[in-house]
Amino acid sequence: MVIDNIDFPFTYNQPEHTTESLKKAIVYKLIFLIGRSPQEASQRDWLNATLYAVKDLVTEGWISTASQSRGEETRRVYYLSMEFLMGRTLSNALIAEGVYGLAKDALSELNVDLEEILEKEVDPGLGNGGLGRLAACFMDSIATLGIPGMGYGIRYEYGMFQQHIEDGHQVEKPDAWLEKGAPWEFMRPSKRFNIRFGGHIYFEGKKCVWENAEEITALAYDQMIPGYANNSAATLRLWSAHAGDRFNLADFNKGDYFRAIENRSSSENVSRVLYPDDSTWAGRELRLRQEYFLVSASLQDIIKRHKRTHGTVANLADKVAIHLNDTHPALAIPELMFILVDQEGYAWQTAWDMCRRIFSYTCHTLMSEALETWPVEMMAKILPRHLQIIFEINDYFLEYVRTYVTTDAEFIRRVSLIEEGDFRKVRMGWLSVVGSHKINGVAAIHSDLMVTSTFADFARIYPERFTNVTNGITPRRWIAVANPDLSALFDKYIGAEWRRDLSRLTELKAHIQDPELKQAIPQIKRANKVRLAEYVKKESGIELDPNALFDVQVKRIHEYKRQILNVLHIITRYNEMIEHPEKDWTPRVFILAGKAASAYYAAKQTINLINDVANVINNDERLKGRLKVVFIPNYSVSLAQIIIPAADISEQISLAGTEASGTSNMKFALNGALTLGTLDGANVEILDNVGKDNIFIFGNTVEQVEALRRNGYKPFDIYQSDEQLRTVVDQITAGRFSPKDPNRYQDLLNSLRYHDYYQAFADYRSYVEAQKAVDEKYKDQSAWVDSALQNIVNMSFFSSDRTIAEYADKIWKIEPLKLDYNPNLIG
Ligand code: GPU
Repeated sequence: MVIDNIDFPFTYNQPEHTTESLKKAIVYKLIFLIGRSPQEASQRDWLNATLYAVKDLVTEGWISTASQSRGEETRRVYYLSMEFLMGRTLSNALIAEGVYGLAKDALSELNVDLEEILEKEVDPGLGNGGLGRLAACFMDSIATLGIPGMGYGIRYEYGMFQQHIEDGHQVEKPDAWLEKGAPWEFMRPSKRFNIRFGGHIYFEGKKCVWENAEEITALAYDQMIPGYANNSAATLRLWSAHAGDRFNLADFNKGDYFRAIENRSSSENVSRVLYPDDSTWAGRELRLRQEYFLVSASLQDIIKRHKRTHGTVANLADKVAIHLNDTHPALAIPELMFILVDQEGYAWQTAWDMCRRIFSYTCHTLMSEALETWPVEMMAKILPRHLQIIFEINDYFLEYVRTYVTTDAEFIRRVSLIEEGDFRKVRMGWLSVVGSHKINGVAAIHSDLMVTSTFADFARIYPERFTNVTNGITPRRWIAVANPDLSALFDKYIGAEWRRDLSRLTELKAHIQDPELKQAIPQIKRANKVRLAEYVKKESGIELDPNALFDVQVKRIHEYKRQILNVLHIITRYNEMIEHPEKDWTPRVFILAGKAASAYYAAKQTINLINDVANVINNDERLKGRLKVVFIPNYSVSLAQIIIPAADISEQISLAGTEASGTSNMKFALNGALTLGTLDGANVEILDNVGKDNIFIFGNTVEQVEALRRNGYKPFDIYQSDEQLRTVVDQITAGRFSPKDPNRYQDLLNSLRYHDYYQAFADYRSYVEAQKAVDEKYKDQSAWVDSALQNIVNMSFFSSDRTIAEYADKIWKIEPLKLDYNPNLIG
């Protein structure tokens, strides 16, 4: 042990923690760190005291892992991402450290309820959705598997906005998450780097000089990501922008001290706020600055660390892998060239070979509107040297293509890193491919489509670079934290190992006919539904019947995800129930949640429509409570932890070919929900794993979608020929759900009737039929439970531990550290 010769007031480094030692540690933190007596402490004070005490437990293992990986001079991976959606830390850390039960007891002796204070913790929203949450699951797996490496991101002062629903509309409120304090982080005042923007460049012989740039400081804040029961932790380093003392040197030099200080805050805008846009790209200058800020700070840090250990950068490519989470950090490629060529004096070719060995890149979408292309003019203004490096990379690349692939001018135009036209643009996706040795998609179907669509030309140039690594989720947060009852059931049948080896779930197959197990599954589901119903009742006053089928769609609101298709079916069902009240309707609760990008009109309209429809349906007494619709505001990681375990049906209804993977689909299935989905993203692999009898698949395939597009898709014809659909659309048009504002949805409906880009009408009939099959199956509870169990036991593949092991093996070429797994640490 690294710190065992130091005498702590409470010996953390003892083999066994006790209720007593933890209690002492918490009270000690409360008094000496927070400055409160137990008598006057608030719930938040107790939360923070507990957080600090647990932080100490994690820190010890963290420090020893760090020294182990340094000592071994191991190869390391750096995961660069503009988003990390980590979720709350305390419950996860308690479970990782095996002290959940102890903490509960210790606090209860202090008259504090652990579960109550857990709910008080802020949930930092430093990400938009799937991409950011994936990065968080990956950090958890990196820590648990003991992969030497760390994450780099931005410490946004304002995370994802808080969503309020006012009169059915989304209203955005700032998320000032730091104002309640951030007890989990370590500020690193000594880890600071200058970041330069703007200025101009000139050449002295071959050497490029970049001068008169505006400078700001990137300051590091570290977070520990505890590994599960391995007395180890990974690091997530987030950068915060500070004006520093070199800022506005020009003003200082002019003697204008006061003005220079006055203007500090605008330069700190770089890390002010997360762009709340998911999958659409806006091209804003501040965003370009953010991306460069992340990249420059992280690369300087990586190089500095490497030099400290190795004394040279000559072996950088042997020891360092840098992973680009989508193209957002792609400037890392020209930045590394800048460092190696301009600062370290390497020849271009040597530097470029190193670059390509170091970088790998994950593509998370096929949608053209998400592809980043920065105006050349903007980049020239902010990053003059980097733009020039990109031009040079492009010259070498196009020369290679002409020599080894083709001289076809059209092909060359398409693959050029610079898009020509009235406004020239830098294509960040192309840059990422050219600068990386591996490029992966995030689900099998997505990776296949990637090489036949977006990157088809590049797959011809570099076929060996493209690969697939299907996404995964961490079973720690998504079962152990979110679904304690299901965890206890797993423990009873297969022991606790599934938490770090999800393939153990297959052992549950031997028990699948066990009547006790079959009884426990719906009991656990029901308890989770009660928990959710209580939350909904408390937050919005709506009563949900836990005996109803809970049908859930939670994710960002986006046209391609087709929440609108869900709404069309809900209204269809409503109409049928009103028409045939005597039928044996399976009671249903439709639950939706998700944020719309603040400038995304159609998505905001969709939220409004869901709330309008909910309002009419929930107040229609003819339904006798057999149909309810709720939109739960402010979807977040912590809300997902309550909603997902309560679902019977998981709606994964994107148009085939549009959702790269999806990851909530995996969380739902692992928690025993049946998927109702299209053949899109990871749904395809879920189908392969659970079998066709345990999933509801509907809708057109990618091939059919493409054929429709090619042959001229006419949604209006479907609208005219399908009576139920026509009725629903006409009802919305006539203001049935918005009587005070009957024209509210004209734009939405016109766009559906005449364009329907995401082909909701084309899949409508098949979706409605699939929903009927859902009703039928739910009537046979025994068959339903069998299917739920088949989902659970067949989810092994979707652990992010498997995903990270694949990255480490195939892409990063990194061996895990040898850590002592401690089987006693199970809490
Ligand atoms: N995704 Br690109 C995001 O959440 N944000 C983005 O900016 C981009 C992709 C999502 C995909 O939509 C989703 O299908 C995928 O599961 C997730 O990334 C993680 O790979």
